Amino acid sequence: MSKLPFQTLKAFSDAHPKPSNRHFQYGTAGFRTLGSTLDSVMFRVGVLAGLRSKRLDGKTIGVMVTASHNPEQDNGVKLVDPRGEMLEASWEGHATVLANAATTDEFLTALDALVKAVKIDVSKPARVVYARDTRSSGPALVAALEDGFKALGIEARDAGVTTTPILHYLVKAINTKGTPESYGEDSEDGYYKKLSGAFKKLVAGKTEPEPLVIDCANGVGAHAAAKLAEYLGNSIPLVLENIATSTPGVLNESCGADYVKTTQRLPPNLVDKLKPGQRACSLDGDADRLMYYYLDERGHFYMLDGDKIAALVAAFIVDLVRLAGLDSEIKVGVVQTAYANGASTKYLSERLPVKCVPTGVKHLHHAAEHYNIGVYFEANGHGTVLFSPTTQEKLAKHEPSTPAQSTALNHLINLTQLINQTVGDALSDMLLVEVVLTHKSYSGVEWNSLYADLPNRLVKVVVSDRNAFRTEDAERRLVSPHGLQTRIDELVRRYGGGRSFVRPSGTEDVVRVYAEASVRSQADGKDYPHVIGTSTYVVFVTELAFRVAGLVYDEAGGDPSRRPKEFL
Ligand code: NG1
Ligand code: ZN
Repeated sequence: MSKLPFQTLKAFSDAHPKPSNRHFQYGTAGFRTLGSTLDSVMFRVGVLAGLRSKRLDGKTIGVMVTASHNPEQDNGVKLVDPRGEMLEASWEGHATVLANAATTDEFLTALDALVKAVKIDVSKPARVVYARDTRSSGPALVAALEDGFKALGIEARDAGVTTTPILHYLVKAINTKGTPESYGEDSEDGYYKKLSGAFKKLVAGKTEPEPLVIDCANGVGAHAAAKLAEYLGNSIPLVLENIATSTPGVLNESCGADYVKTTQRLPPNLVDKLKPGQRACSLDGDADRLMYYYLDERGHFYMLDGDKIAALVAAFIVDLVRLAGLDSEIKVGVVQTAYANGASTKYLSERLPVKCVPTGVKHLHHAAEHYNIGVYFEANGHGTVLFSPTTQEKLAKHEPSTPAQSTALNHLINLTQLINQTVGDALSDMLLVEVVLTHKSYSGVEWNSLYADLPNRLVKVVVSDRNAFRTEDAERRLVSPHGLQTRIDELVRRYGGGRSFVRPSGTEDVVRVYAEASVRSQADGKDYPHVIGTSTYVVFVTELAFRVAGLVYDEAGGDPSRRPKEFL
């Protein structure tokens, strides 16, 4: 077996020293932190991507440089496995070890150990495809990444500035090229063609929808949405907002999917741009999350989040499967996390199997693979639908016995082409939502009325060591610190039995507290079908969240003089 090119690796590595005061962790979103600290991480990830490719016989590995919805000064990097999925979990640990080697010598030793431990044949070819979002720290970080490719002699394809889901698409398209599982042309144009072609077939003969406003978060989604709009032609009018991708400081700033979800507000600069009832949506900084919303005649804001998308889409697919005459053979299921609104879980569970898994796309994706058709969405708007290989075969071979069955079957087949099955994809999900709304002749109002959200609140607590917080039961209960869960349970009971849970974030150095009321809020004596408002339950749930946050802060030994004043 040949050996790693240690001399070359050493020379390159010396040019990318690790900052001594930093610890890096490959979390649920890869490495993600201040962009200015990531040079050595990028170089090492470049080398690691090559080793992963060699380990998989030269299959192409994806590398995405992005920090998604995070503030503009952050950046990050994550690896994509050959089928377009997240990096296999066992390699997350290898990534963390390599990133934290203190010196070049330690890095080389760690590389050698990895090659031996996972039995990498270094003589195999290595191939990667890489891309970045629009962050200004991107070009320098990509240069460091490319040094990693050069150091190991990797065959690298630059996909330029593009969205995370397009990079995932490319990885899968490259690795399936020329096979019966071919995922599409391995180019960005191939992606737009595939999505727009399927969309046009799905809405053929239907009334053209009213214009849809897209808040592009001033990120890379602006480029992709503009190109997609060209391919879509007049099948759907799109109005692009927040497209200032080269203006410093505006990325994800008071706009984008995360802003909308966490503040439960409309991006302020859209206020005057939306007509009552007009559908609008926000992408995040790398266009893998999607939030819909609209304003009513009184200017009240209604948010349609990932849970509402899951409800809309799952019910539509269940109907199509039944109409195609395939309901005894194809089972549809939904996967959620503990952050799913309780009302969505109730709505969905009454209709189809629902599973709850820990936060993080890899957990959702893998659980969804266990269904014939698996719908997964996080409340924050990240999600997709997976059609198992046997289901896709069944759809291709099924012989419908009536024209109605044939129509439903064709819709299902076109959905397999419209949906980016590799990962959550805001643009693909947006077209999916538009298809369902068109087919059902729904406006945002009808969609929103599928169920009424329970009032909820998400709070961050900064602690010195988030690893002291460990959970079980799909993160719904704490096992450590010992005794804290019992105290949370007591509080929740005192607040009329809502729901609250605490878990360490996988992407930020914080602990998250979620609280939800058990009853829909009422306002003005009427049902108040969204979570904004001054009703008793909203006040209750906010108070509960801040009480639990206070408990967590004190338990984690937080400095009393710096205790946030809103913590109760
Ligand atoms: P953390 O930081 O582990 O809560 C956040 C999101 C996840 C997921 C990841 C990856 C919430 C509460 N958490 O994870 O759902 O999207 O980021 O981006 O939304
Ligand atoms: Zn994102």
